[in-house]
Amino acid sequence: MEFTKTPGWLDWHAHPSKPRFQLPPGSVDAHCHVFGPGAQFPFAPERKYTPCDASKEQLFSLRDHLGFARNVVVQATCHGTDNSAMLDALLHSNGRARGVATVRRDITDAELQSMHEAGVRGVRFNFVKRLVDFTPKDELVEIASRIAGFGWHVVIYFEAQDLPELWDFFTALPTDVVVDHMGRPDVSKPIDEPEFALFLKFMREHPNVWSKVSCPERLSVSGPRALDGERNAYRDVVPFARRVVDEFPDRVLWGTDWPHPNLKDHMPDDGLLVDFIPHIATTPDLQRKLLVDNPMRLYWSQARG
Ligand code: 0GY
Repeated sequence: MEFTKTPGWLDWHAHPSKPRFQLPPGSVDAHCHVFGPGAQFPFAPERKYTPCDASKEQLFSLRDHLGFARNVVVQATCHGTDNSAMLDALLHSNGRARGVATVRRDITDAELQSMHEAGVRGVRFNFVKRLVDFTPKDELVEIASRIAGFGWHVVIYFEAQDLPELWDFFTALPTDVVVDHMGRPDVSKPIDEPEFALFLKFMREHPNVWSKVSCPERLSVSGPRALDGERNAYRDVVPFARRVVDEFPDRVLWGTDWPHPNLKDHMPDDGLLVDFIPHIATTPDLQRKLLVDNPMRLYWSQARG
């Protein structure tokens, strides 16, 4: 099937630089996607955007170029609840990829079991209105209780202003809960303003809540320009991400977000994104937790099944 990209859509960076930061051995890119290819894995009819193709082979080649050992492939909304492209990536990864799926209540236990065997360890609940249609909360509660039995977790994606309304729902979830991109703080505001303070409180009061300290390219207002010629782009996001890493070093994850859906102003150089990491995880100990220990515990531990 032929698909036409959403107007203004930028393709992923074809020639990312080599990072200067050397990732610790065994590092995990814990947030990335595959798109299609559309001819093999058609995009969902209900999608809100049509991306360019971004195949598993291209993802694995980026993994090797940047120096990662493993990936966590998160189901993207352009594929709806058809997890085939993501599962195909897991099945061709030689055990080096785990997945996060999107499911509806009509999923059978046999299908969940087969996803588990392929390497799925979580489901994603998306509350970003430009990306998805509304799913009733009772359906999400039902899904959460069923996937809890597999030892999976729930990944939540929302925008900072929606946390108060979603608080009760999130805090009642029976599994580990992983927040995408720090709950999307407005980094043009001071770090101690109420929205980000509420996010920190959410993590502080709920030891089952984790955060991805990812997507500086999405959150940044100052952008990729490195002011002093060094590879230190997205400076305005650093204090926010560093605060989360410093306070919750055992509950943070990092990912490239390749192939960077819905970016229309600039497409990040993934090598530069990796060089963002030592600015937010400032010691070898914090870097090892963020990139190796934490994602391995959440996605590859036998104890979790
Ligand atoms: C991300 C962010 C976005 C998109 C999706 O599944 C998706 O379509 O997650 C976004 O547009 O903010 O994490 O990939």
